[in-house]
Amino acid sequence: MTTTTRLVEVRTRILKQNDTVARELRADFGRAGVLAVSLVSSPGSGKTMFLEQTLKLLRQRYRVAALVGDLATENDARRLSRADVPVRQIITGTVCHLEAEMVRRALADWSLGDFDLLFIENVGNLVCPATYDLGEGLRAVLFSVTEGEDKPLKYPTIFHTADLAIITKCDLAAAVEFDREAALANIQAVRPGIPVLEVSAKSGQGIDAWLEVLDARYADDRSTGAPPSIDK
Ligand SMILES: Nc1nc2c(ncn2[C@@H]2O[C@H](COP(=O)(O)OP(=O)(O)OP(=O)(O)O)[C@@H](O)[C@H]2O)c(=O)[nH]1
Ligand SMILES: [Mg+2]
Repeated sequence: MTTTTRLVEVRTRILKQNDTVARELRADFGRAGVLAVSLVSSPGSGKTMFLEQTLKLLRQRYRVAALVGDLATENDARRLSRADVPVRQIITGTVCHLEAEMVRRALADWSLGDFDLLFIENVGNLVCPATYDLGEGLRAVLFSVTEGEDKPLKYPTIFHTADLAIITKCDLAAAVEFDREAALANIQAVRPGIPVLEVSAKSGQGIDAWLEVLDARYADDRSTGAPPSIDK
């Protein structure tokens, strides 16, 4: 067996194991009536700032909690804790994405029944998180105006696995001469029909529309009573 063949086999096995745990997590979320929402993006696209604002606004109406993954530091958990909701940091060490088992371990001593919405901020990376299902019911890919309009074309897989695209830092759009039409066209080219929100955590632009998406999705899951069914 060549080294390449062996690497492919090991990788396939890891992904299969991840899918099994993710399916179990999805069923757990469904049974507990929890909407799990994951945020993926490249490093520094604004996941934590956006999530902090989201948690502060949602906690008035929902029981919310958050997990956040990084290779190192508890910085993001500290920032999210300012929203005064349960937050837990997952340190991945050398691993460039969250895996379903990491999520399960992080949730082990929390009771899912205590929450309505659980947010999972993935490690900042536009490649690795794409292939790891975390059992989430909604996956949002963030993409900031400072990154270049071609990113959806260069990193299509992460857009394929997302349910929603969020263009962030729109307050900076003019300063960086962001070509909005090109960015929207590129997103639609790789993932036709995906809903797109345009937001700024700094100015508050688009946050209401985001909260409406979450409200609608939460209500939808409640009315069907079924576990969220999106398999990545
Ligand atoms: N102007 C502006 N700056 C923002 C906005 N959102 C985030 N930032 C800034 O962008 C930088 C990165 O934001 P973070 O929220 O840490 O980004 P992140 O995606 O969580 O980063 P990682 O977790 O390291 O991948 C910080 O300096 C933020 O203050 C925004 O809407 N507008
Ligand atoms: Mg962050």
